[in-house]
Amino acid sequence: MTHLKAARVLVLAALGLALAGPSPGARHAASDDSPPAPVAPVPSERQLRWHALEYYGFLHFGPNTFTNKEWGYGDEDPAIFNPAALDARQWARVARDAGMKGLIITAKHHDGFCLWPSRFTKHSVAASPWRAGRGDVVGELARACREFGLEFGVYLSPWDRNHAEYGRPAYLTDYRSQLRELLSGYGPVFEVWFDGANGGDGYYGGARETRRIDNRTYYDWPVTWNLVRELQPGAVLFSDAGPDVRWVGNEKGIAFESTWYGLDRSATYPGDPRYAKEIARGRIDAADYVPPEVDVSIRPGWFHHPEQDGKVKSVEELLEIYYSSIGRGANLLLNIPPDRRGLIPEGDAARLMEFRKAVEAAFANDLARQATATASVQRGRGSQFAPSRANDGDPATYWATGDGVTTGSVELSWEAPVAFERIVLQEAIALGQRVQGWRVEAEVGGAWQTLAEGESIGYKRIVRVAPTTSHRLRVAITAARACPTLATIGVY
Ligand code: FUL
Repeated sequence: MTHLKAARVLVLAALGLALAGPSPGARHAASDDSPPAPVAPVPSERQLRWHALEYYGFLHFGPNTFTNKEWGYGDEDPAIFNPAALDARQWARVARDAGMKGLIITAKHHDGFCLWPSRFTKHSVAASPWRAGRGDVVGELARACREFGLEFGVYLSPWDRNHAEYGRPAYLTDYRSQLRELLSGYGPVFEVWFDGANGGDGYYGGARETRRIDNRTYYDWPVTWNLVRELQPGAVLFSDAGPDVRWVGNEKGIAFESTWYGLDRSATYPGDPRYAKEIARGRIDAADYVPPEVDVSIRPGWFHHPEQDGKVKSVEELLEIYYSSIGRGANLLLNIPPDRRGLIPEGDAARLMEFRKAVEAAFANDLARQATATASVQRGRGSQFAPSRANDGDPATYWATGDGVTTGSVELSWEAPVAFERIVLQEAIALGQRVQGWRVEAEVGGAWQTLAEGESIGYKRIVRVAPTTSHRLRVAITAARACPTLATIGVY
């Protein structure tokens, strides 16, 4: 798709957001009765779909599960891979019941062992005793995901400590061939995860040496990314530099307090040493739209280690992660590693269900739906961008201000006071991230009080406030780089 064509598709997608939009002819008139013009950078359709997923699982599984390591050297005997009870349907059932929308598996981790029978290495399940060498973990998971209504994604480690040619051009040919197998043999893939860890020592076909690569040049990423575009146009590409989704910069489950979706892709590359410190926080006005994903494990390690069975994160810890990832406009990729049996341990599964219940309980009843909404300003004369669009429970409709009006507020009022401690805000993100400052206020004892304030909203912002009882609540947009939108104000 040409840039121009892509831009037109985006604009149409953004316009499609407006319920009961004006006639097609009227759309071209820059009137306040038509939707605000998108502000670049704007999300692609695949990024919009990705935003809506919010929460999905990571499966770290492979030889490390059996050697009790985090990083395999690459010389592991395939005979150790023999999960007696592997059941990908259990993984998918647990994920679905946990409220996750998809699963991403380490099809190949740094040790180079492929969980599917790749034709481009001997170091795979085909050389293991599991299912007499005829098994395919990736295939079983892809099927299970389809059965349980989950999206399916793959992690293919660029660093391969087993491959004899790693560090030389021949490896890249095999790497891309492996990717081609994964992206053409297993149905739709929603996300391809390119890990940033690279180089160093390894088995490398018996050489047992240290190989350093230049992250900037060795992988020639655009060629690999184009392969994904060709084979799986709906998939988002993750790496610490995007191009579609970027790493949040830590593995603790915490997005930046202000989460900006912009990144200058041409100024960085996967594996950039400046990444976590300088680049991960993003910028609202950078050239490219690359929102962050928070990856974190439910346990201390990424792989299952029996001695960590007592260290599964508590519901309180998981809730903190929820608020500091999804609550700050990022997506949450929560790692739930299967054990040596090939099952997600019962304790981890039980914790996931408690976590889901706690989230559901917190957001069970949206008090905003019963409120009357008014606004200090509104876009146009009709009801299309009325403040009631923010509390109608429909994220596709939104309140907006007129062109050039970058501040304004929406007030919710109730006949009888309501008690709440959480506010959910969403921008109409297809039109670009616009809000740069907000404040939540409530009338308490006859006077307006500020409950919270911040900068970014983005796809979603969950604001926790001190338990408050009031019959009037106001969300003020105090700064925006173009007329702001609010698709959702939720009150819980
Ligand atoms: C890192 C890897 O080195 C870890 O082993 C893990 O896979 C994590 C998700 O990404 O960079």
